[in-house]
Amino acid sequence: MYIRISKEVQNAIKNNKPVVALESTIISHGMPYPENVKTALRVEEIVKENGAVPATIGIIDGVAVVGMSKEEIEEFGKRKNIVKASRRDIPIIMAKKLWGATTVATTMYFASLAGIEIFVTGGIGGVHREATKTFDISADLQELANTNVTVVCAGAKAILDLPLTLEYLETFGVPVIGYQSDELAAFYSHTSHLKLDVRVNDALEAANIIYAKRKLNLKGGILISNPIPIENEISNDEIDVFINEALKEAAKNNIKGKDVTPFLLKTICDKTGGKSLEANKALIFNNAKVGAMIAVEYKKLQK
Ligand code: PSU
Ligand code: MN
Repeated sequence: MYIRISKEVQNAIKNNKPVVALESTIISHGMPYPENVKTALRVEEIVKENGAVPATIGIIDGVAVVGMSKEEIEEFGKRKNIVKASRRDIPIIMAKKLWGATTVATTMYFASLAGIEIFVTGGIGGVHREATKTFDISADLQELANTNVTVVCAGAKAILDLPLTLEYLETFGVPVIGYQSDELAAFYSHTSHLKLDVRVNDALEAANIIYAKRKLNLKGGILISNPIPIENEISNDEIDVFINEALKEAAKNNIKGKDVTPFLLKTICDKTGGKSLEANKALIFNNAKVGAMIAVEYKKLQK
């Protein structure tokens, strides 16, 4: 009643093919139209080129769709008033039959309901700067603590407090793995200069860790931190200026709760002109490739 899995995704799951989940908040709240739609469709192609089946997830008229069609993705990119749907919003959106854009947290949840274990996104939410006063900690982190899905991302933006985000994930038992890197990726920048304990050099190594966690019935997610390609990065110093301006504007405009992240993303995007958008696209394309490769290796292990 509340979930619809596309034929293609159903067949892939039934036939033991690798599937990669994709989120929709990045489409409706993360990028401007029409770049958002072009990017989402290109991400799906890259997943296919690397041997997996893409499943973009979003809520349409109160039904969670796992494996949106091209037309549905296009509509997601254009439509105004799509609700940013985190975990607490799901029952309301379903009951009112609204459209909802799934965040990392809710995409993980619906992916796991559908039996999809690998999910590719841009960056995750985390512990916000000043969280010791505001309590602003993304629901993405609790979902990573509880839901059995591996998230491939380019780390998290420096709009967040990255050291506190790592502490939180450690407390809740979420492995954070550097893909061909020793440090946590910082979204636009290749590195945050925060050392990770675990590095993998290829997709099979990552798949082995996911496999071990699942075989042991260790509940919860795994975070794969895949840095933006160095040629596409914006350095920490360069982006920090804009991040600090955006944080000040958020405070001045009294932005609170779920509006904080979209406000910061949009403000940074506006301030950097096209540059942050180009970096954003490059890192997601890179994540799509790596995520699909991991899904392929993981499926082989399961067989
Ligand atoms: N970080 C990004 N781009 C995004 C998001 C985060 O670099 O589009 C989105 C994701 O959907 C993520 C959500 O799950 O923002 C986190 O929102 P909040 O901080 O309100 O939990
Ligand atoms: Mn928040």
